[in-house]
Amino acid sequence: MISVIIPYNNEDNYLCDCIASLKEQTCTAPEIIITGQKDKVISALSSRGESLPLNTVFVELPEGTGVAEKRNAGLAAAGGEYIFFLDCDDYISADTLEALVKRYTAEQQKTGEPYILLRAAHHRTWLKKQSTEALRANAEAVPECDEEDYDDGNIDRTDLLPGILQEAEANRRARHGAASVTGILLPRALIDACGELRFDEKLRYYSDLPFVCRLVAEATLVTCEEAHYYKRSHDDPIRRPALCQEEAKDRQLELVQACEAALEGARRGIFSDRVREYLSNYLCNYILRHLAYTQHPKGLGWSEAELQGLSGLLRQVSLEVIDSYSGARRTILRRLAGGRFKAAKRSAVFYGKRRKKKGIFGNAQQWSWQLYKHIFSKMPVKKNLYLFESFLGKGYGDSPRYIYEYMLKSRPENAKMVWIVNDKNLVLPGKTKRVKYMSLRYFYYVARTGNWITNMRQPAWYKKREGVTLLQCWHGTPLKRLVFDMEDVHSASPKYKSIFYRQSRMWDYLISANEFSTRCFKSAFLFPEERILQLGYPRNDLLFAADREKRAQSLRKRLGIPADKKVVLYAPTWRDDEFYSQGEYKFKLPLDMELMRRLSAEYYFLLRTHYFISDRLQLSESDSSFVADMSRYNDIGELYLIADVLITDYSSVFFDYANLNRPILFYVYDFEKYKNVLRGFYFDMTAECPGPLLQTNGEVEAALKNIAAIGAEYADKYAEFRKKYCSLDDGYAAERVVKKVFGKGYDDREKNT
Ligand code: C2G
Repeated sequence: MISVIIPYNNEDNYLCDCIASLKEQTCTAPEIIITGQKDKVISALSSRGESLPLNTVFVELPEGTGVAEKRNAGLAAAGGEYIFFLDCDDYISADTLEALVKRYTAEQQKTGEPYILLRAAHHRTWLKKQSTEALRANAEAVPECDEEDYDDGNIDRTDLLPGILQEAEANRRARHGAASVTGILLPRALIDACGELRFDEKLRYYSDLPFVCRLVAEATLVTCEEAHYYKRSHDDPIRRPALCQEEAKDRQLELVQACEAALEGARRGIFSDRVREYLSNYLCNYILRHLAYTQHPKGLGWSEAELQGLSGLLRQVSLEVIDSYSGARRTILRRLAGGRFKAAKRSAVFYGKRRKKKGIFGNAQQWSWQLYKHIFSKMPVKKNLYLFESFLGKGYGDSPRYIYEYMLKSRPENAKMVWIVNDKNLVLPGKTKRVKYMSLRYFYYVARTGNWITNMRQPAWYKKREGVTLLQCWHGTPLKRLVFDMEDVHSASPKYKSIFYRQSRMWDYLISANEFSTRCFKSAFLFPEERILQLGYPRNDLLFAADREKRAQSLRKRLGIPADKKVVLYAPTWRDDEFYSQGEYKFKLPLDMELMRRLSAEYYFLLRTHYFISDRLQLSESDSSFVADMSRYNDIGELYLIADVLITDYSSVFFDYANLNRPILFYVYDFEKYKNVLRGFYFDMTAECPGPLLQTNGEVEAALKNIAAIGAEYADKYAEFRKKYCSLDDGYAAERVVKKVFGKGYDDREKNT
């Protein structure tokens, strides 16, 4: 029988998947030992609709007990012939335990050794448990990795541009070794033969290391590719750091202590050379990673005691491993081993600079960034400069546009305005400089501006300077869960939560359109309420403008929409898991062209993809009589003005459009997946949405044919919806925001008109 030992540690979010994966095992039911607090485990499971497997044994331990102590308690209680450690935030595939047991005997016969250590293939994943097939397709396979390789909670990424970042990432991955005890089928008799081996309870972070090394000194470690262990990466190092993400001053000293204990223990084993070689690789990689590859501030700041410890260890392990490195890396390691610490750090800095330089010459953006960092950021901040940006320069629109237009009328004499827009042909009102997103001038203005009005996060490398006001307008009332309210991040950038947290600390103000958004922003962004401006959306001022009819007529004319046709605007959002790379998302039109053609006597269709979508819609010449691609159009607000019906899915567009009181259809063909896997929602769409949720093209067609009836059917719900989400929008939001943020000088609304 196998005893599975799970040390429980408040990972309630992840625990369900761990337990569910054990219940699914295809082998005879294993004994499950959970060490920690029983009541907490039970309530965590029951609140998520999960229950314990029948054969579970609890070992009650107080909160705060270390993982070593928890595992030891599990060992004392375990009755199985094999031990398998599973962390409460990880999970295994359904056939893992069966595959390990089957393979065990075969390996024993092959090697002729009395014991084998059989390790499941390890995968790092950001995803919650799905079907076994989906897991295999999605999870990133990193067969030989250890906790430390993913220690990025400690790495300061603010200085890293994408190119350098990828390099650092690649370096961290190119490791090998198995310092973790999780996912290995351990014969109990071997543990007992090693003098009833236990975890060293004095160690907080590295108690696995001596334990595993002692066993590796006695038995061969083999990877079983048919068994799969999924290590969940914690995407919330701010509120729920994994052990490897915890900040700790004494980490290095503990590592030295653990390595020494590992070497000492391994000396008693028959394969002690293997352990020495393994530890050599582990240490060299660890040192280079912290000191050279990432120019880790902590690496360069290692204390004398830490350096002494690491140096002593390097001398004990295999020097051939050091010599297998070439150039500067060998020099760093040799100098450290020889006790020449200052010289070692010098060569680490030299090595780091050389690598960064390679990046600079390869990429214009990195040049600009160097100038930003070393020159522009040293020039004084221009207090009277106002920088406007909407959707990464992809348009002149959204709230920054309406704030700008209000300020144009009322700004103080000396105020200078700059807009970030990529389209050279765009004509802006006012004498305003235009700058392309991520151009050299962008870096210049970002560094020098005293006021930044934007609707998305600022770039990761941006460092806010003293005296700068950053007004975050944001871009929608949230239906789909955001940042810290998302259980899993499935997008192209899984470090999203920690990066988001750092960036949002720089916002002086955040605009919210309604009380509901304020509540969401507080929990989703962990943002302080006193800096949230619940004043309505400046972008919706347009929908109340006195000349809105005139504007709508002229836009219809410009687009050549026949006067007798009603306009349908189809504006879906993006899908987190369908991407080419960061910010480059895929899109396949889910609305049938034939449907649009069939309805073309009555309707003209405007298709509008989300600004993240890089795929272009393929429309032919003949389609232009009933459909137009408006994805690159500056401001969706103007499209709302001419749209008689809106079709969307989970995009925030309907909160704004509802101000117009016109029909809305929700084409949610992937509702279950979006709700349960990708994002989850802040409210029940079925109960609150001011229009029908439609799953198929047929249902959309029927609804469009019947649009008047739908309007009547949803009238009450619509009114309720508007009361809750639209009541602050009245055409004066920009004015309220400007007065609140920039104060005096903007009091006279029509000053210059
Ligand atoms: N948008 C657009 N065209 C689309 C979709 C969105 O112009 N087809 C614009 C709208 O102004 C919309 C904004 O982008 O309000 C945000 O888009 P969402 O689809 O809501 O998605 P996202 O960018 O992920 O914003 O709290 C904000 C949202 O919940 C998240």
